[in-house]
Amino acid sequence: MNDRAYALFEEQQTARGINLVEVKASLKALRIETPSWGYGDSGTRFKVFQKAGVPRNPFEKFQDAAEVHRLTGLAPSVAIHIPWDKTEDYGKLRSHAESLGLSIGAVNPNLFQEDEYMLGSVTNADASIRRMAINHLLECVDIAKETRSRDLSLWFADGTNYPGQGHIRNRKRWMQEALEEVYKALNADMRLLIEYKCFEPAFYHTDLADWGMAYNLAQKLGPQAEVLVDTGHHLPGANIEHIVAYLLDERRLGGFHFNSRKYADDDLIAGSINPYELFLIFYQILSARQDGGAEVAESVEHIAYMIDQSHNIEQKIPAMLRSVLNVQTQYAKALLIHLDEVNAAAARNDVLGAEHAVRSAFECDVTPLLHAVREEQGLPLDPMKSYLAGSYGDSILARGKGGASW
Ligand code: PSV
Ligand code: MN
Ligand code: MN
Repeated sequence: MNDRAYALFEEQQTARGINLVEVKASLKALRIETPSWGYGDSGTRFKVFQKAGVPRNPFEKFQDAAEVHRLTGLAPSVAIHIPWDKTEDYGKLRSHAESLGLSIGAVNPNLFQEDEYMLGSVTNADASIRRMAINHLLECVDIAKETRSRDLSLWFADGTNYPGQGHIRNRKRWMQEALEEVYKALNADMRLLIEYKCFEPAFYHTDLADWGMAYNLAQKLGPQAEVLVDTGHHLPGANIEHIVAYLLDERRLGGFHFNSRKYADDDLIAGSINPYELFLIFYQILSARQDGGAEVAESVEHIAYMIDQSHNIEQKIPAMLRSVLNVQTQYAKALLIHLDEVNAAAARNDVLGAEHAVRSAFECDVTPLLHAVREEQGLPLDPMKSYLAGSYGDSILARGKGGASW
């Protein structure tokens, strides 16, 4: 580590009134879940490129995820997707994860791949298809119990392409009915995370199109239902930080699916297109933790930070490393915001002073801080460099091509 660089950083931050002991403790506590589907072959509707070395089954996906965690110390859990990660014995998958120093994170049901779901799953006009979808959700609750996963993470492709195609209010009620049944099956310490998306694959209306619909549903279901904010799922120009602040204050922010997008749900590497947005999301979270009151501060501790990316042209493991490291970098920067200074400026209506207090943290180079934290944790200072210099990437080539899709 470059001691001089850190000494200078420490001097500058101390002069800004930042407590680096607290900053380091927060950084060491950051946990980012990676998705099993981010390690498999994935792509767009145009082409899925097959890459050599891609995992052939859920067990190998966990091996790759363990490499990401070994190098970064950031990613100790992995979300699974059913049936993509279907296995005979989930206890065995759990033991395998644990033997690698990992745990199984959120369980994601898949209600968009069966032919029956073409016109909707839990909102289908056909009651037998709604039943099939609910049964799959209940199966996933059972799996979550077996894998000791806290969260069932729900994303629905349900929607319509044309006016009149579906009865929108009936579909709203069917959605609620389905989730009420699933909610009842949860253990007391489990949560339903409800994701929304403005469009795609349906293009006229989506049954859960925005955070307000997800929030309303969560409210109706009960305290174990919370909203999941996928950063890719908003219309251009949406102020995601505002949504985050609102949900935090209502104690309904269950988690994130981080990714970047330029146009729509592009699933690009988190922090690669608009790192300032990610920084501002963390600003709202840290602000709520500081002055939102005890209950809000407690709910902040339970936010699930997850990556949701399906890499198309990138190498899978380096793409995941880049993603978690980018999230860590923006979190580190947000921890350097002097919140009292921002609040004092806002209170005296000092617009430029408040904006400066936020932006000045973003403009700090946090490399010396991250190196110091990694050194204290016994991690490589530059995890990406270590990965590229190491042998893991070559060792998995023996798996050949044609691994698991998603
Ligand atoms: C589809 O938009 C999607 O990307 C959602 O974000 C889900 O969370 C993910 O797929 C996995 O089902
Ligand atoms: Mn998502
Ligand atoms: Mn998505």
